Amino acid sequence: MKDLLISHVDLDGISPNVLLTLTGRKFDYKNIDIKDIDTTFDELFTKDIKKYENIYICDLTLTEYAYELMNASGLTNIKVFDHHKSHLFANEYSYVTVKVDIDGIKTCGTELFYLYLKDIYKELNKNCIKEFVDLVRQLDTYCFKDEESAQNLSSLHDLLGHKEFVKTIVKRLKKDKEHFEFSSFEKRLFKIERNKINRYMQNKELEMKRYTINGKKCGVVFAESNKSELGNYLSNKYPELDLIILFNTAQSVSYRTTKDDVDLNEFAAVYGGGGHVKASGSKISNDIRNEIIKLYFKGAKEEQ
Ligand SMILES: [Mn+2]
Repeated sequence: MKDLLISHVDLDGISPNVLLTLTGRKFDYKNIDIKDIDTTFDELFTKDIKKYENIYICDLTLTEYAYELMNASGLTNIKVFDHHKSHLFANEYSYVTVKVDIDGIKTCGTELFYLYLKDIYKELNKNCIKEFVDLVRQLDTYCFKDEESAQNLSSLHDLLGHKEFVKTIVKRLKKDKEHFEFSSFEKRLFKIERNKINRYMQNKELEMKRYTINGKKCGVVFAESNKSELGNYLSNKYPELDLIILFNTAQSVSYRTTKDDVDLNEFAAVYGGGGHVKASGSKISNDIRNEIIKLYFKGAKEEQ
């Protein structure tokens, strides 16, 4: 029997695919956005959820609806691993592990999944795998020990895309190398990519608008990539702002701050979202997208 992995779409969501591949288990996977949780669960629980030996869910703040389905299914082979504060409520279920930090250090979905898997699959107890997991953790929590390597891992993911990234990392981690390393060719690519990102951040900085929203001073930019890096860059550079809002009309709204006295989990909750204290997000509904189209193209009528 196969396993099933349901996980998020970012690097912390993709890296569990790497870990499960390394165990040698056969598995199906779904890397999904927060907004697709209910439809994904609906489909799975009306169809083939029973064909799996283990079901792992990582880095996703699940909805109450998802918990209703899981609890009603009577399945005992589900395990949930997540690190979002807004998901702590789910720890009341025995199959759920939601931790925001471990011994005072912020953790991530990949690390929690790793800590579980490595006790079952001893082959995962290798230093290079630990180093890889820690780079993912640094990047996802923005608590850096080695920022350059962590950013390089993110660049590699951007350059390769999900599938190739998983393949490449699995191959590298299978080798008996003590450390997780990048090739010299990759390092050259990273330099080029870094220059590109710096130009992108400078352009976004010029486009930033200032608003007071909900009593907070906000810098607002339309941004489609490198959201954490851009948000932190702007938040550090403009300390008079409480937070940075990154608006990606096609996807969602992200909130970032480097300030200790601002709670973005709370701020995002006002707009139906959530996440962490310093990084959170909320959805953009299709209705809002329709409004934007109608605002721009005055008199536009939607065809059914
Ligand atoms: Mn995460």
